[in-house]
Amino acid sequence: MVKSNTLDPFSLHKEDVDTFISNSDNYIIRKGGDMKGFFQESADPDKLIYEVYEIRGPHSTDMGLTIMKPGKVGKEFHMTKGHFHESKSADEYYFCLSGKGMIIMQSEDDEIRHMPLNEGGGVYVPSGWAHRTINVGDEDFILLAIFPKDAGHDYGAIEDKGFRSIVMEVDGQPQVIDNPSF
Ligand code: S6P
Ligand code: ZN
Repeated sequence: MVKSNTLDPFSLHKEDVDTFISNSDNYIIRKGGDMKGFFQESADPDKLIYEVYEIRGPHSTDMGLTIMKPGKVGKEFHMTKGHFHESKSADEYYFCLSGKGMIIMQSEDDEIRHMPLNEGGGVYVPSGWAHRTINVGDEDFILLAIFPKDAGHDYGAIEDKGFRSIVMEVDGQPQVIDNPSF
């Protein structure tokens, strides 16, 4: 929907996801076939990895709701592609509405950070840091992201070289390990 200059107040808990979806302006779906080269192994092209619903805010920010399926490609947990923002000044706030996951951030100098992102928690992503979220649980991982309208997505660098760290199942547990392909 094209916004006038306001949005009605709305609540956003995991129970309200359908309301967000019904008000969304844009929908992105990523299956295994859309993520060639992002996982260490190739994913089943028809396997649903995640969906993103976006609401264009009427003023300075937009919102994205990511719903990521549980699962792995080989031993690597389901994750987003990950991106830098096109705008060098665009930072972002992430909140986890449901599930159990992680976020990995990487600066332009390849400094790496990883943090848990679980239901009720949030993370600040500074400008200039690429970011990828990972579902390490056994249920949907649902995230709300709030970002400036001019943020944009720059997938190129991540597509080319990836993140320094990846999240794999090791001895039955999620572990952050060095990316052998980096
Ligand atoms: C946008 C924000 C999220 C992601 C979404 C999918 O700045 O970070 O809405 O777009 O989680 O991730 P990706 O890496 O495929 O865009
Ligand atoms: Zn982002």
